[in-house]
Amino acid sequence: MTDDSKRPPGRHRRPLLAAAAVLLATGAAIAVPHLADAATTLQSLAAAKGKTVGFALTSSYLSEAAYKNIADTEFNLVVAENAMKWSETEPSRNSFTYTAGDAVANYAASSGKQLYGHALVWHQQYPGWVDGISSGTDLLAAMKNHIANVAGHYAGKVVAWDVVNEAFEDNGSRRQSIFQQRIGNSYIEEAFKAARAADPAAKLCINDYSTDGINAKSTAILNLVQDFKARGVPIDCVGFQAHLILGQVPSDLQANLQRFANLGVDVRITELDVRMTTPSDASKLATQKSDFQKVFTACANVTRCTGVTVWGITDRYSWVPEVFSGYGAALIWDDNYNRKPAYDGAAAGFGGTTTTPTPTTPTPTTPGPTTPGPTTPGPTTPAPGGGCAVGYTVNQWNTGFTATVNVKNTSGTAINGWTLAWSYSAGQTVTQSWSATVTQSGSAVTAANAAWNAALPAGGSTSFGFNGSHSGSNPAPAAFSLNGTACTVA
Ligand code: G2I
Repeated sequence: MTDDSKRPPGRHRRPLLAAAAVLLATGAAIAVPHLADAATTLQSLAAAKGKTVGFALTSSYLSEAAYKNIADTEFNLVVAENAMKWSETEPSRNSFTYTAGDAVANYAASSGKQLYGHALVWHQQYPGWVDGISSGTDLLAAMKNHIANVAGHYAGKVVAWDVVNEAFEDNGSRRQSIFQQRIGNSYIEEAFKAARAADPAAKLCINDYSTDGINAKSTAILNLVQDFKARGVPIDCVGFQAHLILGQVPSDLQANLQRFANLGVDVRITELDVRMTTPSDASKLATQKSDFQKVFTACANVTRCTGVTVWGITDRYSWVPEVFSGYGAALIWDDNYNRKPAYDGAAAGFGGTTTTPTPTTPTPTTPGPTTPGPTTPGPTTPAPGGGCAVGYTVNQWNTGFTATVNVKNTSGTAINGWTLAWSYSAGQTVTQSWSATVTQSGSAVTAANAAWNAALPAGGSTSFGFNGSHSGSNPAPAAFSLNGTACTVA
């Protein structure tokens, strides 16, 4: 089950932060990820499809270089994990505080990312004074005032708002929140109208969990969208949180997204994570990779899906273990900021592909009417005399390292399927790879393409990476060969 409303009260993430502080203070090894190749970041794949890939941000974590590096490079949308919620923005009635929310907005602006607003009305994380309001009229006034102020404050900055969050029960009935009980059914449309008035440019979304497949709850939201559209109540988008359990991506996810899109609203995966029983192992991580790929693929295949947001960057900071005892490892980067196989799944779902440079077209000659056109050589292995160029960069610490390898096909012929080979001179050992399958036998290492980056057009390039260990000395390989052809080393 994915219901987070049963979170044990008073469980804070302090122990996790304390543990992280100890880890940092003791100088334990933390991988500082490379600056990813622009051609293979999640955001560049998303942008190529006209979509966004987002993450839930808690600004204080940006002080960790590894966190900030991933945030900066991999994503083109950001949402506040908590900072724009009612409890954070209006702790006492009609007294607004935007310090934490503004930190998220400022990060979005300074890093050139879209900002997504979360959440104006929700039955959790609202301030205590709301509980003291007994009349529906008064609560409606308080809700409208909250929306007018918060959505007004961020007007022109957010692309969209989760206006109402988690308003339905799994059986499709209205959740009996304080808003439902005091104001009645109309509270949702009142919230949407207030949000439109406060920020006419923002897309207005309803957001929920366990609505990823076609079921009673998602159908209730579908009916609400239909009703709002028919009556002219503003609504622009529907968010599907996708807090998923390993191996349980609904098979009708794409069909579900599409039936909403068919009503004329945008759809988005808004809070993706895929939790597993901990500890993780290779088999669970492989299933998780496939799960991420399925979700990203579903969004890629629905034109009106604006993108996917993941609910955090690293397993080090995730709401999951605090709420679901024995579960965790739900995100794309592990506790030490190493990419998990889920990264390749996400990339593949968004059509992860190689860079295709602008072709250097020879000056056209006008062929005579009977001149046969040029024959294009079929994609094979590099043409004789063709070549490759390899860039190899590492970030290393104590006895560990992260390597990024850029492979460029400098031959005039497309390559379909590649293996890059090199050898290590100082006993280095590869432990985990992404965007290629890296195997090692003694000092000899080979990296074989992933399915999505098998094709390297003439002049095209791709990147892959891996983690490894060393015993104090970590010289770069002296030579590389691609499909048996020696490469130049950049
Ligand atoms: O529960 C997972 C998500 C479900 N959909 C709506 C999201 O807004 C929600 O996010 C989570 C945050 O990830 C947590 O970080 O919402 C939780 C609140 O229900 C957030 O947890 C709260 C803790 O309950 C507080 O104890 C803590 O002080 O985070 C606060 C700030 O760290």
